[in-house]
Amino acid sequence: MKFLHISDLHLGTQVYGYSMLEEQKHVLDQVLACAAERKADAIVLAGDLYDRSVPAADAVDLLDTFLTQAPCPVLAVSGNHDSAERVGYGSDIFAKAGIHMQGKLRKPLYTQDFRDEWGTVRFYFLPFVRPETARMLGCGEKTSDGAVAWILQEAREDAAARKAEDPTFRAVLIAHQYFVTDQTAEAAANDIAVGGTDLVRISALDGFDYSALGHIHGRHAVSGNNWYSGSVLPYSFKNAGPHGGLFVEMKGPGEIMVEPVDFTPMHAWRILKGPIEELTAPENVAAGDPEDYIYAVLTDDNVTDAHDRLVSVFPNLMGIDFDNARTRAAGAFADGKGPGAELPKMESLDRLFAEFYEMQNGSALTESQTETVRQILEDAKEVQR
Ligand SMILES: [Mn+2]
Repeated sequence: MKFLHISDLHLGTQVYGYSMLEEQKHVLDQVLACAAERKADAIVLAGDLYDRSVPAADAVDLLDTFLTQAPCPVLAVSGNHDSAERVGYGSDIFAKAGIHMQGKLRKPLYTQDFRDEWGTVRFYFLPFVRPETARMLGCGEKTSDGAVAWILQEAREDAAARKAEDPTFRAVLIAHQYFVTDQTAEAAANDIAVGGTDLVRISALDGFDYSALGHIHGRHAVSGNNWYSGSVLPYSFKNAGPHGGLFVEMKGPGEIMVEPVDFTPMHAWRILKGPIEELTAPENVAAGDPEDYIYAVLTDDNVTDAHDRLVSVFPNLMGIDFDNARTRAAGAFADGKGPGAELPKMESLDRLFAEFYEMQNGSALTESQTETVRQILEDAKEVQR
């Protein structure tokens, strides 16, 4: 059994106001070519097919073309950016054509079996789980960790029972969730400053031979054969390294080869830092492809027309920041902020807002207002991810 595991396509996304649609078409062509050349038995899409729950028509068109041209079955689950209902539209009909799209959470999980020369490989599909959607299926857990463990229990029991009767049986999970090591999850649970009710302990995946994960945009294994493929394109300057997918070859039980496959974006993502004279000097511009996506960090103390001067040599300029005496005095870069920085931690945003509110109104937030603010910030964090 050979399959190409990818995730986080975010079709239709815009980055710094630039449409990524042409880039996405370019990368999906490489996915199709890779699957065909290497004779993959399946392409696995581990969630966030689209960037928004109501995707633009041209994004829907792009996925439609991809699914139509796929040289093998496609196995997909919805992510937190997707609408479960829209991703699942027509899924029973599509399944007859080998296109397995699981949008809405169901119990027991949808499965699909493949036969190879060693025996059976069963894929278990876990669309993105929120505690409140699991609750509709009868789950009483309040955290993602509890809800995912609850919904996976049946699948793990099924895999264990099948393995007991057939030692060649292999189980693969497709999921879109924020899995971390148990130590990280427990540290976060004990540290209220980290919060993180969406973290899920990786031990929830014990018993699967391979987990094809999506949600985190950097390619890595959380543990053993529990892999994030990372997003198919960088989508940020923080994650500007190679992106692509994982080519997974499963032979007999315990024999799994996982190989990173890099795709080539139309334009590379580069951060340039220095005085504007230096960045725009012809020999420096010619040293790389000027059409790359550029984020410029200028170190000049005084510069005029920075945007126009940069964009005249770098047409795909995405943003400009300053790291100079003024911004350093203001502390902007002192703690690693800048184009690659994360948003401040949730708790500090909570506190900043509470301080701002008190300053404006002369009275502190009530308990229920504090809860409302916390909820809005949580939602914003989810949209951002
Ligand atoms: Mn996601």
